[in-house]
Amino acid sequence: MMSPRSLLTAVSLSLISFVAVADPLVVENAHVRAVPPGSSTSAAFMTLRNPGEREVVLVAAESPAAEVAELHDHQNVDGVMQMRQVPQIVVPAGGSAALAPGGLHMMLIGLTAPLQEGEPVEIELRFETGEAQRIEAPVKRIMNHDH
Ligand SMILES: [Cu+2]
Repeated sequence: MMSPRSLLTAVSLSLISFVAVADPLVVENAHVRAVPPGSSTSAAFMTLRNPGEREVVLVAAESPAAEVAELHDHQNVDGVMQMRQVPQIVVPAGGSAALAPGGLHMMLIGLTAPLQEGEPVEIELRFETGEAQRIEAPVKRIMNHDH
């Protein structure tokens, strides 16, 4: 027979392991830019919210919709906005990071099939810790045509 105390321990242990496998981030408003047929690249946008007490560092992304997914940012070079690849996106503890047109984004390079508006694109987020989080981002039409 389990004593009440060891039962309580078992319950709290299972709660702890549940927390340990929970997704590190809350991902809001994830979407992928609809692009004209024949386009080989697109971009994914979303808000990454970190409810945890430690910063979460996104170091890579992967999607079956593209051969390569890269983390990008925009930089003003002599008055011209240019994209550049960044090694990581840091989401501070209790804070968030916005991936939005004109700023940080996830570049989808070498689309494996034409993107269908409204269809979900699967994206796997990879973190510095080795953890991964899978999300779905529907394809949406976006007015601004910069990445
Ligand atoms: Cu880009």
